Amino acid sequence: QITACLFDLDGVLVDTAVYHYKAWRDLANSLGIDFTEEDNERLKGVSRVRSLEIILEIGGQTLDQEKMLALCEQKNTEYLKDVAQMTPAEILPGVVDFLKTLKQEGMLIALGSASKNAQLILERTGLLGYFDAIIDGRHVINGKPDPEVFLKGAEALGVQPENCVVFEDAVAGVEAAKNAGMRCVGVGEPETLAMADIVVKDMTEMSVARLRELGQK
Ligand code: G16
Ligand code: MG
Repeated sequence: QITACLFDLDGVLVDTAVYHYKAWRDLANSLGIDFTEEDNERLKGVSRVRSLEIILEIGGQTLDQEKMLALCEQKNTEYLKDVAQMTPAEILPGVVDFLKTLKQEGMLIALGSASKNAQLILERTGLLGYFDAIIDGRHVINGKPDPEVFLKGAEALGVQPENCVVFEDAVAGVEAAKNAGMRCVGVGEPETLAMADIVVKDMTEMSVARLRELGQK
């Protein structure tokens, strides 16, 4: 039986990937590295430092720790300029209706995101009030596919992993959910998210009936 829903942020509730991409591309270009939208897929759900490591790998470059932290800081400053302009209009389709329904049904709701800016983004988009617990990049040592972020979410809600459903758009995130022993709804393409129990295009396809069905699986 499902009693709690754990949501990833970027790609599930809002599309911050476009802002991450813009900021990383500019930074990569300033280092003389070409960085395409296809390359950007590899950064989804991945931590900030790991994202930079991937970009440097693409460019065949290495930098010392100090320089890397400075570049991460620089990227985040640019990214936050876009986040500051975000509004509730950027919430992805079906999200608000589904969260409202979950509340009415007495479901517990948590956030499980790699982002250190997650709380700020929830505030900007007016989603913060729906969440009973927030676990994000500030609370987690091991990034997805490690299950830490979702296990901490379940713990914060006082719920067992087998009673949780995770909503994820990233392959690493689906793996993290499965590693946590949770059900997982993939958000995106079935071919990419084959490990998920079911895959939806977006939250307009979700309902309490589908959650119950998932609980029987
Ligand atoms: C998000 C994005 C990732 C980003 C990560 C860290 O994860 O998908 O691309 O690198 O957050 O973000 P920040 O630099 O804000 O700490 P998620 O888990 O919400 O999909
Ligand atoms: Mg995501």
